Amino acid sequence: AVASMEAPTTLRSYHYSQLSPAELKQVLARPRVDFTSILNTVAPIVENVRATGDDAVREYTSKFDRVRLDTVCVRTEDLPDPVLPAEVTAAFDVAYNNIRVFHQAQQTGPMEVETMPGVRCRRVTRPINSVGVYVPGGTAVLPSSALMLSVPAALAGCATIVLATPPRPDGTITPEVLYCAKKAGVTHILKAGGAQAVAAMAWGTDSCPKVDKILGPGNQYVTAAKMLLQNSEAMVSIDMPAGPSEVLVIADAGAAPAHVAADLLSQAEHGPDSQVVLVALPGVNIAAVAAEVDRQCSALPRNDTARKALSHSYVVTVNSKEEAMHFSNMYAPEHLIVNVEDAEDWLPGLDNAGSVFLGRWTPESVGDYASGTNHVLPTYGYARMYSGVSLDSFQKKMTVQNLTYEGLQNLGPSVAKMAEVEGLEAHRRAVTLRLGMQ
Ligand code: HSO
Ligand code: ZN
Repeated sequence: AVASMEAPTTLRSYHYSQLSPAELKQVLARPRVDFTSILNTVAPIVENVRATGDDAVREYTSKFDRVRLDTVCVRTEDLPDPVLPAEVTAAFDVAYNNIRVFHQAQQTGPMEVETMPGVRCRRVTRPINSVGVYVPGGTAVLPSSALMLSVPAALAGCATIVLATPPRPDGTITPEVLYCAKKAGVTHILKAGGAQAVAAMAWGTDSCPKVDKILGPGNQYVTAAKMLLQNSEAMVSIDMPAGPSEVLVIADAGAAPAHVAADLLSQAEHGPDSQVVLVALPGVNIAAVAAEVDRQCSALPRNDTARKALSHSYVVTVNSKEEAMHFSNMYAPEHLIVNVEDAEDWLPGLDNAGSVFLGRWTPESVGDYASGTNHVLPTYGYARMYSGVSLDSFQKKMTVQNLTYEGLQNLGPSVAKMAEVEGLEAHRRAVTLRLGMQ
């Protein structure tokens, strides 16, 4: 009875060809996130963890998570194996295998070029020694994120992998997260969440190793802490800027309204600030999609969350494939579902998206969990210039050169001349001395 009193969710709609440039810009913009007040909350937390380490983490964990911690960070091997139903471990094992296979295939051999006779240049890959991965708790615990982050970290060869996640009320961590962490080869578990967890990994504490890079999704406090720390003396980098989760669905007349609605809702249920966008090609029955969204949404346990997300989501109707691709490329969604007949033919025209789901049988859920691709992806339009998490995220590349005497004879005169132009005499002499030049 209560549900029937709610106004049915009507998706706002726009016609692409009728939007002025200014309106288009507004439609493409994400809901604004104001970080100033969040940064002001997070800065003292980051400083206190720097000053008093584990004690500060304990204090914040008791304050924010209402948990009294004994040891803050533990070695994974010291934790007992979690007991889980066989169907659960079997499902996570399928995901683990596919994620491993897809990320293992991203391994590239060393690259080598002889740029001139005797001048050998190489690029070799090395793991980032110590990494921290953040697995959110909160309204939904996401053990799938533990796999998405720790599997590539282990494959990359990172020696230390710290997994941070907020503890449950009894001080333990979610068994599914622990299962994934153990399976992937995480070395340490930090039983903390929020800015205090990020700070502990960035500075290092008595129990928590200092990490070189912090990756993984999180709420606004986690994001703010990552942003602050990457610009601090902590000497730590981060994966990417983060915003609320998003999906853009491109549908043609043959797309089942129930499927389109289900895909939109799967992203909407993530959080009240999630954004979902439908780009409708000619012939799409938008009223049928909206009715399905409304009907399916009412039946969801996270109905309220999804409805809040839907309140700032919309439909854009387009006249052609070109218009659809153009809009999608400008929006640069985190997830792009292309639910059209000839989906493969669309790929060459798609430039900006974190992860693309082609065809009728490819819901975003498969990539969120188990197809093998990573679900830690750029949001907020950052898909224009950032990639999602991959094997590369846990490695860096080192260049190498080795010249023979002949190589230096070939190259040296050019280097000496350039050094002379720049007025850097010591540079010039490092070459000319070796070659017996003037
Ligand atoms: N869609 C989320 C990932 C996720 N979905 C985890 C379910 N569990 C952000 O890409
Ligand atoms: Zn998801």
